Amino acid sequence: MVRNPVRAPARLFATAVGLAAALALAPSIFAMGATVTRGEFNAFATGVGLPITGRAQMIRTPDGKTIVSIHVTGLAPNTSYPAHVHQLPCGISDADGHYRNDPAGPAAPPNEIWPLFTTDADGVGNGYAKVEWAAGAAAQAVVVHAPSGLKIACADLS
Ligand SMILES: [Cu+2]
Repeated sequence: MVRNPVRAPARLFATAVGLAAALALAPSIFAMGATVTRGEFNAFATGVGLPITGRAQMIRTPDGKTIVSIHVTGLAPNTSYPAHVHQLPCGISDADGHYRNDPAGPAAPPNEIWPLFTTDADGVGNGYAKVEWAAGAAAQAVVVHAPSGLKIACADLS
């Protein structure tokens, strides 16, 4: 009658680990034949002092498109944040300006990649952007800005 109090939680844990592994593999399977770069978000020293973490991923598809998805935590709740692909690494001039498909073109999508997002009540946000062109090698960082425009976090893609 008395159930083993250890077995059920252990089985639950094993299921959770299996699910996590499956989810971790999913992007690789999805991206077969594509070029994938990824990086972790770190707060800029000049940021607003928020404990920002998260990750960014860029997929260059075989048919010449670019998809950027980001997951960011540690932000203010229910707030909209600008985010863009920038043209230098995070450590050089705070990733400098936005990466543009046509350098002489508009400073906005679809000539730039903007994975904008709005955080939930826990300060967690997910951004997504897709453009119909293949990003060049200089598209190597994603910057999250405060609503004021200040650069607050950056992820190097490699
Ligand atoms: Cu930016």
